[in-house]
Amino acid sequence: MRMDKLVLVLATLALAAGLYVSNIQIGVTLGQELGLTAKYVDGPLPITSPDAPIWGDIEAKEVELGPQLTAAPWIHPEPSVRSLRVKVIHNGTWVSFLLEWNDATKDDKMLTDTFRDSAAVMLALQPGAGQCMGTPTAEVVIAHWKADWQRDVNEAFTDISELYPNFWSDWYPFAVGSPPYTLPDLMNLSAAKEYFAGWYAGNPLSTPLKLTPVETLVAHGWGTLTTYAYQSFIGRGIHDGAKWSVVISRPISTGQADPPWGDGGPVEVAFAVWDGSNGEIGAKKGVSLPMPLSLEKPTKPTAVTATVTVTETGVEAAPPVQNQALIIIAIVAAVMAFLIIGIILPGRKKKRGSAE
Ligand SMILES: [Ca+2]
Repeated sequence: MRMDKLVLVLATLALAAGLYVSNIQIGVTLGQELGLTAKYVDGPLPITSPDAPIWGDIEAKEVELGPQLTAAPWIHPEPSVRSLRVKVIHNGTWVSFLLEWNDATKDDKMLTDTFRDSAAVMLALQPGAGQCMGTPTAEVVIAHWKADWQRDVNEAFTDISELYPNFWSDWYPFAVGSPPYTLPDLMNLSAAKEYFAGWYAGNPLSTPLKLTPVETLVAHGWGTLTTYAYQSFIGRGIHDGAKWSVVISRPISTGQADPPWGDGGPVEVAFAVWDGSNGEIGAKKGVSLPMPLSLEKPTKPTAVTATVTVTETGVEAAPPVQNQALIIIAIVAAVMAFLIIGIILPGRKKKRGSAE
């Protein structure tokens, strides 16, 4: 009897350990070499160019993906994308991720039962937050690139009439023009927008005016994911018929939800990919283990703070503060040098000459 109890206890412990490890592993095989280094680049980054030549000089890290098994709903039997090639570069002011994965189905529309392809980068804001959406005391900031948003940015807002060709509305209150009505141009009057509650309320998911395909979100545990007031990520994705190549970028320091890069990191980072054709949406996705990301030491002085602003007229990346200061210092130094060499020294020589 005592032996039976011992077996039961051991079996329970083994099961608990197994569940714990499976949660920690989140379906990814242990043993893959963890850790990423952002290569330092002396110059502008291809912040929205996944096909820029510079990416060819950067070594890719193969990141293994597995099913998300920590919080329901999870996908069965498994996500279709099991591997992601990641490159990271920085120039002291900006950091850019290039994510590439094989996916022959370009899913860039969202309907009630049709899902988009997408990918996300999660960065921990405090140590220990990198485990699946952070914790109540340690937040994460997330960049979520979405193929349907990319389609909106590339072409035009994908309207209901395109998603549902047989749909017809013969009248909208306060809309300009005549049917078929299109967004946002024919509905841009404030009174007309009231009939689009999400858009009118400023819901970023509802706006037909997509300016970037990347949404910036924050979370501090499962079920807390929400869009962030300060949108700091930008990017672009392209599909070549066989794979997605997506670049996701942000300033290293914005003053808002900045990862603790410190003197080069590391910070915890994790990745996720969704294949719409495989029914992947929300928690049904392929995810990586969290891993440390370090910034390679810059070889030149770099900026302290840069800003990215998403406005009605587009995405603006402001010049870095320290670079502006360096330019001013350089101009002042040049003027001083000109005064000393061109005016003061000759004057003193002349004085000395007249004294002799
Ligand atoms: Ca797909």
